[in-house]
Amino acid sequence: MQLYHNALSSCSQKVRMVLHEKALTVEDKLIDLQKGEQFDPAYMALNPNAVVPTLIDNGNVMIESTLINEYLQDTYPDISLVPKDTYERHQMRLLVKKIDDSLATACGVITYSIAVRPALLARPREDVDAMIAKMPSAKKREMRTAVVDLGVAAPQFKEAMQTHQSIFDTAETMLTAHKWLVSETFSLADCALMPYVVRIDHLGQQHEIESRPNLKHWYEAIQARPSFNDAVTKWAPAAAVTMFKQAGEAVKDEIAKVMQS
Ligand SMILES: N[C@@H](CCC(=O)N[C@@H](CS)C(=O)NCC(=O)O)C(=O)O
Repeated sequence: MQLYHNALSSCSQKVRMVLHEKALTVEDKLIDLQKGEQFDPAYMALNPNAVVPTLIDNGNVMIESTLINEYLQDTYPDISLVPKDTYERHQMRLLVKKIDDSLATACGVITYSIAVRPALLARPREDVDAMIAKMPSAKKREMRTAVVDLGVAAPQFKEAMQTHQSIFDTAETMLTAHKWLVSETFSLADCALMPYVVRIDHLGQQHEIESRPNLKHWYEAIQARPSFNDAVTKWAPAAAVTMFKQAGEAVKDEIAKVMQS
């Protein structure tokens, strides 16, 4: 198997966690998103959306992190990451769908507004605009331009933070009943939420985790799994995490103002 992925990308973390939970190994094909390697025509022939991750297994090309994880579960079921109970499976898929429908985009908004924007502002604006123009989705181009222009003051930022808060509240409630999100069994839903909690942590917004005791406990438990290292820690250079946290600290007051407005 070959996995096209990026060290810090949330969708890549989610697939790497499933691969390592299932003790599967892949050949790593790293895509530098800041250099725009996702727009390379050879890569876009594999993934026309110009995003990571992309998995190739037995010559078959697969995109969309959730569908890749479902494929890995179906194809390599020995170490299972789905509950046996079919209602719990429904609950798992419902949460994963909610995350895909809203949290994934929201995470991009807060990451770019807080941490990536300073680096983009240091580059010639025409280079940044040229990279944005290559994004296939008009909605994403609009969002990216707004966060480069306005940072956390972009109208999309507040909504993106509220999306995180809403799904974290859902997780907090789900975790009152069992150790993992949908049951006592670790599942694809836990792998799907993990990167977004990590990102909130890395962006210095830990109060969103610490104010929810069940989520905090869950986050500690997921970090203790060996797959967390393979999915997140070993790919996240300490310098990058420090830079993310410092960027979060730098706009802390501005975020508080925006969220109260
Ligand atoms: N729905 C896709 C979303 C993938 C996605 O947005 N990936 C981000 C990184 S987490 C990306 O490659 N962004 C590139 C860009 O924004 O130019 C999936 O789940 O695979």
